[in-house]
Amino acid sequence: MVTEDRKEEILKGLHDGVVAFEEDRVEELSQAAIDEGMDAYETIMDGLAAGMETVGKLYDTQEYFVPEILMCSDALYKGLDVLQPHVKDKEAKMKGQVVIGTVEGDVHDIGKNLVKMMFEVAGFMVHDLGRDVKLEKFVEEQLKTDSEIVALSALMTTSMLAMPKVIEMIKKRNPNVKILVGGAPVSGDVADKYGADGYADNAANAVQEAIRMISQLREL
Ligand code: B12
Repeated sequence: MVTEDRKEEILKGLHDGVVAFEEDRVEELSQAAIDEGMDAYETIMDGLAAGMETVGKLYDTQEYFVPEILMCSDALYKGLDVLQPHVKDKEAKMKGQVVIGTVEGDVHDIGKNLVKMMFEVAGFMVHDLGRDVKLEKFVEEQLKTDSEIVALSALMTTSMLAMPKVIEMIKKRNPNVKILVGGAPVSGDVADKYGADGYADNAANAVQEAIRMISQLREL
């Protein structure tokens, strides 16, 4: 069993490795976390995602610019490749289907990819449309796959304005679909105002929210 000190050391190393875009270090420490018996999900969230949060702050204070951000996210994905296969699901049976994507005009997809990963490990079938997704594409994919949930991500105050439009478009074609929204500028109040059925501020809560919405649908 890994000691608390060693755990802290690995998590800090992963955080710092993402911030310093050290891909090799992140890969090695991710492997060490697995070899030494750490929980993969906790390692992703408290190591890799925490590092990306610091990167966000460095971008806000203009210490980092676009090239650095992209190198940091490459390091994050190196770690994710190692850790993701080890994230355990508590109940393995298929829970439902989700269409997910970042809305039109928005290329931010790191958070969306974390949400997608959590859905997959929780046993959902995920149809990932990627980023900068045309609004009609969400409607088409939902109808094609008959997914119970459409999950929309937006990271900009400008792009999140697409959310109420796409929600209206989806509900018009299929009123029973549940819509989950998220991303840094989105809040519970905004979600309500836009007519969404659920909101979550992180990947783990997104899955909880989706399970709640699916049970509501099945009660109908
Ligand atoms: C990384 C980044 C980029 C990268 C994106 C790389 C990529 N592949 O994603 C690059 C460099 C390309 C980029 C570009 C731009 N960016 Co940028 N970027 C960021 C940055 C630094 C971090 C975002 C991030 O990845 N965070 C880490 C992840 C893990 O967190 P997250 O996305 O919030 O996701 C979590 C939750 O929100 C939630 N969640 C996310 N999605 C969903 C979906 C659902 C359904 C649910 C339930 C939950 C959920 O769960 C996630 C995991 O816990 C932020 C700054 C910041 N402080 O956030 C700016 C930021 C988002 N960018 C910004 C801007 C303005 C831009 C540009 C316009 C810059 C420019 N002038 O060119 C362009 C956008 C171009 C476009 N059309 O989209 C602004 C947006 C301002 C605003 N409020 O509108 C920010 C806030 C920076 C700032 N302070 O100015 N950016």
